Amino acid sequence: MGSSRPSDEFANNTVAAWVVVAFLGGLEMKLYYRPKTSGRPMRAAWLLEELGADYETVAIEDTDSNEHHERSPLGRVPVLEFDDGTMLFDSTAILFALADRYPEAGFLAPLGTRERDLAYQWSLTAMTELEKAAIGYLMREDDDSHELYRSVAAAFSGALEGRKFLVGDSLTVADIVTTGVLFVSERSNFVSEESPPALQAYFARLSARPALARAAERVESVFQTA
Ligand SMILES: N[C@@H](CCC(=O)N[C@@H](CS)C(=O)NCC(=O)O)C(=O)O
Repeated sequence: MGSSRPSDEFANNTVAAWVVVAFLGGLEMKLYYRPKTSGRPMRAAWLLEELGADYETVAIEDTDSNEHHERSPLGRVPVLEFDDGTMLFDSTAILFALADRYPEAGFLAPLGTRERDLAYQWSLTAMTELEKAAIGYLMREDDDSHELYRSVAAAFSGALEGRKFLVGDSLTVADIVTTGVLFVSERSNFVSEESPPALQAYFARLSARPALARAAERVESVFQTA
């Protein structure tokens, strides 16, 4: 039985490793969305487009199916399937996870920095305060919900004074989450009238980004982006 030389073994192993990588690592990410939903799948697609990532979009008509509940226990979209087959649900979680996988693209500052802290702060405040206030304004006619929207919108507007982006000098995950949430208020005449001019200008500028227009098309968003 002839034994192969170490260099041959190395060559064989290398070929085998490439076959495995090509098979496992070569799979594209998949973004699950439901056509004509509001903007949450669009937020994930927006970052994928900004990154120039390869991904497939998969339309889910029935989010209540057992199959979809395997991906998202609440039967929601978006869900991102990474190229190793693992799934992640929740638009903001997807944005953070993607930005971490492409650190050189700068959509999140490094861990432990002040800018990273602020990205958490504004992203979570957009999801837990601004989104709640904007939807509350749309759903209820009472003064309290209107006042709540005004105060949260003023906090975001104040943070944007003299700046183009919420954190640092370029687009980050915090801007994607916030602009995504602002589609709820800025595409509704009676809420957007309550938004401070600086917030309206910020929304107009960011929602005109070409990557967002491509994202909206890929996930068949109900929102017009420009
Ligand atoms: N916090 C979740 C909320 C996800 C969510 O509510 N998505 C909506 C669409 S925007 C949904 O899946 N609704 C059920 C459906 O469309 O069948 C996130 O940000 O991803």
